[in-house]
Formats: sequence, structure tokens, C-alpha cells
Amino acid sequence: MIRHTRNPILTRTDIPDILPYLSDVSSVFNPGAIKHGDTYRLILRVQGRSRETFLVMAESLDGINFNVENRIIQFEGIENVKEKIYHVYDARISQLEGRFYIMFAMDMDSGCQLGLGVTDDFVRFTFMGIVSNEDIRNGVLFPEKVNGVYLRMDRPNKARHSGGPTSGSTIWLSESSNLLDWNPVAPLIHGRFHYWDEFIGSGPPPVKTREGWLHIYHGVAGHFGSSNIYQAGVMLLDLNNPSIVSGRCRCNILEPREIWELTGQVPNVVFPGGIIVEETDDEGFALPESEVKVYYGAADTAVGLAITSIEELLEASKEKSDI
Ligand code: BMA
Repeated sequence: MIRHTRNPILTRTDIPDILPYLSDVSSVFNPGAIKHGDTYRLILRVQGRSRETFLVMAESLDGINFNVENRIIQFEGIENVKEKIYHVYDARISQLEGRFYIMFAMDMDSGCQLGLGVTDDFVRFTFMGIVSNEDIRNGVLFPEKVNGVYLRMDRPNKARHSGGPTSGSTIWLSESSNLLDWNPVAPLIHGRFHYWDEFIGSGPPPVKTREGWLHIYHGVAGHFGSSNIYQAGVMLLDLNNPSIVSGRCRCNILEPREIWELTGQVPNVVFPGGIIVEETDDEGFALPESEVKVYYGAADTAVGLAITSIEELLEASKEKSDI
């Protein structure tokens, strides 16, 4: 992937004060992304000086220069959750059956859960519920039902890298008939110990191509002792049976290299959460030559944009991998 020359496309100075919670914020990172009509939208993770994180929306007409809204996204109904929610973060946006669904992480005393929200207009956001019953993160909805059921990928937090937060080394496929109650279907990929993706988690929602569901994920190398290195990779799932993994890159496709990826609140992190495919055919399949914009968090401090194409991602997903 090629970094856009305008990077980092968003930093803390782009975030307006939103009193009383956000003033002279610490960081902005890990965006979800969607394009609707001509408008690109990001849902940003903004961290205030209290170290709480909030979701804030940004809009753009070119996908590069974003205006950040001066309000925190409030999901109507989230106040009915009995337990205290400390942070909401890492939103992934999927357009599904004409509505926009936002799946995000919620840090609570019971651990990290997944919340689901929905909006039709990006003005009013409704909380649908907590859609997990174990410590879990990185939930991403497929943009359509497959074989009559809703699907998502998620990553149970069953491992911990030394000195780090709870993490996991298996991405699962889960299914649901109503978007609220989810059951695991099959493990998709496991972390590859000793290599770049020892701990893993889903990135942006999967993209429908004629060759299968193309999916960018993040991998963490934890074996360097001093620091966990977050990178991005790509895999391919069978179109009609996404529990079959038909390809997976051997090498990462993006790793921390720029100073704003190498240093910051959490050093050595690129964390993709948003993908925009510019061209699709009449049946919604991404065109091979289509430009792809990938939005990612950098060092838990800023937002980066990398450019690639569907065919380059497909090629990487088919890399011979004997590791
Ligand atoms: C992960 C998540 C991400 C974060 C990353 C690096 O476990 O918490 O939100 O960007 O760690 O700190």
C-alpha cells in the first residue's frame, strides 16, 4: 500500500473542543469509514485529557481533507446499559440493507464487549444492544447476508501479550438471524507465532470481489520484547462459504515506518479500521482495477491514509505462504 502524501490526514489539532469532555485533545486514531453518495465519512476515536475515548464523526468530499464535527456521537438508548461504560472505541461501519451499522468496542468492568449502533442519516444514532457475551473485540459486519444469515468476524480476547492489553490469536466467523444474538461458526485464521502476525484481529469490513471476500486484518508481532509491532495484512474468504479461507498473505502489507507511526502514545502501530472501494459493478462486486482507500490509526495518536487497488490486495492475499 502507498501512503498518501498528505499524511497524517488527521491529528489532534484537527479536533475541535467539544465541552465539557473534549478540550485540547490528546489524540485521534482508529477510524471506521464509509462512502455514501459523494460523501466520505469517518467515525474517529478521539481521546480526551481524561484518557476517555469518544466517537466523533468527520466528513469529506475527496476522502483526504476531512472536517471534524463538533459533537460526540451519542447512541440513543446506550444510557440503558446497566454497567458503567468507560470507553467506546474502534468503530467499524458497514452498509447493510440500506442502513449504516456501527460495531464498536466497549470497555466495562466485565471486560471488553461489542456494541452495535445504527443510523440512517449520520445525524441520529440508535443503540441496538450489546452483541457479545464474552471478552471480545474487533467485531466487523459483512455488508450483506450470506446464505440467509448475517455474518461478522470477531476476535475473542483469550491471550495477552507481555505487558499489553488482552488480545487474541484467532479470528472467528460468527452468524446471527437478527444482528443481536450471535453464535460462532468457525475459526478462520490463527496467529502465526514467530512471524509478523502472532496476535490478530479484523480490520475494516470485508469487501465482496468476484474472487471472494477480501479482508484486511491487523497482526501484532510480540516477540521483540521491547515493543509490540502492529501491522496490516490481507486474507481471502470463499464467496459462498466464508468459513473457508482461500488465501492469506505471507508478509504484512503495511508496517510502521513513518515517524508518526513509530512514535506516539503507543509506538509502532498501524491499525486499519476503514476501507473505501471506489468502483463496484452492478451487482456490488469490487472492480479489480478500483482504487482502494484504507484508513488507519497510527501510534494511537493520528490517522493515516494508504492507497492500493483491489487487484493488488488480491495478489497479496494469494501470496504463497508456508509459514
Ligand atoms: C489494541 C486495541 C487498539 C489499539 C491497539 C494499540 O489492543 O486496543 O484499539 O489501537 O491495541 O494500542
